[in-house]
Amino acid sequence: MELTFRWYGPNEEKITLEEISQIPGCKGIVGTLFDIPAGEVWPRERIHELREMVEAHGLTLKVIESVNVSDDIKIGTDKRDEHIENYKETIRNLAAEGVKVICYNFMPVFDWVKSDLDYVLPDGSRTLAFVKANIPDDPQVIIDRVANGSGDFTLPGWEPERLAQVRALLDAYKDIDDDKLRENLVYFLEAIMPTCEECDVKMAIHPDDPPYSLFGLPRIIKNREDLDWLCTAVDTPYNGITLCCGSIAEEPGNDIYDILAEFTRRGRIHFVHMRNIKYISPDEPGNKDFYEAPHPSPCGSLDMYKMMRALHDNGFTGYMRPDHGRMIWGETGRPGYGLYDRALGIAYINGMWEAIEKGA
Ligand SMILES: [Mn+2]
Repeated sequence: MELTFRWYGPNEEKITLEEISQIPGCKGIVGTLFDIPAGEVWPRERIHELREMVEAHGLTLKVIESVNVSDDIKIGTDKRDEHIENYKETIRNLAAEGVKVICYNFMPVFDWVKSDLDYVLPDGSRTLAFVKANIPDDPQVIIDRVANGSGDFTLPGWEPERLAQVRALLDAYKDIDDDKLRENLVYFLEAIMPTCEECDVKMAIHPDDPPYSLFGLPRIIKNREDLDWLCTAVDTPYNGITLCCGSIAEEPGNDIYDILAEFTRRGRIHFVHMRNIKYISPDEPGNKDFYEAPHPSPCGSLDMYKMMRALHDNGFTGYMRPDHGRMIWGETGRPGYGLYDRALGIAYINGMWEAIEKGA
């Protein structure tokens, strides 16, 4: 298991690589080239430049999050083959710089949705939350809210240029149901798998966040059945999963522990987002509201020890990162991606892994 930390790059971050390198037990950066639009090639020189920067601080660059898949590929327009060729070129360029895992998602329009970016907990810390009653019927309202609530930062998957055309984008998806989206995902994966095998780069899909339909859009990576379908439809270890514990557990009916165990055993989990969430009204039938809790088990609704054990006991050897963190100690910045709380998350995960390994 190798612990990593998501970093958006020098022009997108005030968190520095030096700060990240000082987090004990943090081995690598989960990097990105945030400015390259989905569908275009990531140039080798830009990846090389990023790698040099990261390695100069004693960190590795083995995981990319995300190489976004264009809406043309998800919808299946006549531009998709060109975009797929570009994606293959990006895979080759990343492989040449030592990258091993690519995280991506196949969610239409919105990469993730929360109702609150600034949900205040009793201790004064601020976190992301999903409260159904605060989700507007009109997606434009939530786009404006994210734009206003994210400070000076662009949030991944919420690039203002792309969402400016949200109505056209929503319209383009009107004939895409779950089956059609599945078909387009398989088309994409079958096209790129030979390149992945040749380059030894593993694809790792991020589950839908939240794992149920919003705004009438299709959702295809929500639960155990969907993950099983994905692994069976394109049956190679290069077609794998970013197991985002928080996203999967946002549906209380999902058994996150069994899912972690099964897909680790099947060799398909290449990257883990370790996150705790707290259900806000768990006793109210059908209520799935939650906030993103600090990592330790007592702070949330998930048993972190049980999740780590499910990975460990089934032979997990991939990459892991703490998922989102709260804003604490007066820190400001991109919601979910502060330094301090995520560093606490790494320390906790690391300590637990050591205890599990030594106790085994
Ligand atoms: Mn995640």
